[in-house]
Amino acid sequence: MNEQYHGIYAALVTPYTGDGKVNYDELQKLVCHLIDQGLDGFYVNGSTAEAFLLSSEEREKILEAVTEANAGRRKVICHVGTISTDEAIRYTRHAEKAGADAVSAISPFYYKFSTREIIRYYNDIMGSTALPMFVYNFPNFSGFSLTPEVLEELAKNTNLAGVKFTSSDLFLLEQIKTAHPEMAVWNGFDEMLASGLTAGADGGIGSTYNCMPWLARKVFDAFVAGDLTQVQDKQRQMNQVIKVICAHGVFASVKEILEMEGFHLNGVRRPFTPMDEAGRKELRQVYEQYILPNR
Ligand code: MN9
Repeated sequence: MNEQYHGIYAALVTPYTGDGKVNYDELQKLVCHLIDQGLDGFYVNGSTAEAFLLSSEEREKILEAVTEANAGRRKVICHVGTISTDEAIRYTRHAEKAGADAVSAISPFYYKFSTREIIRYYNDIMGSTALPMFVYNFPNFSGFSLTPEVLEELAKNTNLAGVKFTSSDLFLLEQIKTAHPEMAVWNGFDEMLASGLTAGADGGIGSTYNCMPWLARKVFDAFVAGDLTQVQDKQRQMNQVIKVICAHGVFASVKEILEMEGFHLNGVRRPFTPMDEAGRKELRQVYEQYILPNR
């Protein structure tokens, strides 16, 4: 397991005010809460933060709010990915100034960029900073699937720290970790945390850890302790919640559960749909059945 980068990181959600602005105070409250509940770090401005629905000013202020609240207590990885290299570099330089420990980037999307262009994008980002960088591999959303060859190419740059691996190709995850034991590989699908750890992941970065840090903590700690029965049992309970979360929109659902915990997030940005009554009811049920008993 990677010494510096391991454990359970929350891909932070973005709280809003009643009139749809980012609620930085509530975000700072969430950061402090998750530290108190035992999380190991944060992934800022990722998919879960609705990053591509945020302005660049909001993305920067969100990172500043997180590093301020965190005050060096946990690791902070800032997602700087976007479709434009110049913009990604601006976010990277800002992340360095704002005190992030590392950056991470999704591959450029929408246009069918060639592998060469994608490699160049990552090298340009890594060339603009002294911070370690994690490639964000999320083929379902980005349309680009990381290959061992591309990773070899990127690994020539010593700023490459590893991969955030949001894919169910756990054979590839295992191959990456075997080829590069020095890198940190993050499991990205929370419903596969136990499987990802078994395949060699150093930890998990996920959206559902915002609202059930306890269950993720138990899966990870049981894995480290070698208690397979407990790993499976806690993952099964987590997945009963994730099934409902996925059925009603991941980000709106995670936020709805956080409302049950006393946070005020004011839903998701359009075009994401707000939570409806049926979803609220089902989420309440799994919250009471699986999350509360594991607090
Ligand atoms: O960062 C997250 N992916 C997205 C990883 O937000 C798109 C995961 O945590 C998933 O939300 C989760 C549910 O499928 O595994």
